[in-house]
Amino acid sequence: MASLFKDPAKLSAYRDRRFPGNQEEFEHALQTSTTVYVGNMSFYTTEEQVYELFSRAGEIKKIIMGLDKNSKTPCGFCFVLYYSREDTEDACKYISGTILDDRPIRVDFDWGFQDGRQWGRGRSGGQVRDEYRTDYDPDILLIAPNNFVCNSCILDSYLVIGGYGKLVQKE
Ligand code: GTA
Repeated sequence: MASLFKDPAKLSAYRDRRFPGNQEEFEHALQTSTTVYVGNMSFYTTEEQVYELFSRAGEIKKIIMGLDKNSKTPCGFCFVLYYSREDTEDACKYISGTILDDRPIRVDFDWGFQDGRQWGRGRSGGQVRDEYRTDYDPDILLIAPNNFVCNSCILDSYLVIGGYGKLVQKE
């Protein structure tokens, strides 16, 4: 079946500032890659849950969970790598907007996974968008320095994920 996604401008509104090439190469990668980015995930969602949902679009080659670069814990995104382009397009078409762990996930075409892209690029370790978020995110997760995870107690030394955007919290 012919691809329904011909126009690269309509494939994704996201432009990765770290893509190692020009606009034409970026658009070509978006049109041919078999990788999708999944955003707005819960910090509690597991790789197994992602596998279960995304294998409905086709056979999965690999899943890479997005991690906070400081705490090394999931921070709300992942990459799913398929074998076929058709399955990649089906994932964007049919799975984006569905609810996973009570959250509407966003599935976006991606130019292709490279080592290092799994880490949040925000100043505090998580995703950049989380730092600028102005709304309240109920997915509160508290992480102690020794990585003991607790969601029912509050201590000064705990790292708080979720709630209001981190930069907003400082204002
Ligand atoms: N394919 O939509 C995406 C996408 N996002 C959001 C991140 N990645 C994505 N890939 C695809 N589609 O590998 C990938 C990145 C990286 C990994 C983690 O996920 O390529 P990140 O989210 O921590 O950092 O990336 P990134 O993407 O470099 O952040 P960026 O582009 O600055 O900002 C993302 C969003 O944050 C913006 O769209 C905007 O909503 C918000 N934002 C950024 N800066 C501001 C600001 N100054 N004010 C308000 N909002 C802001």
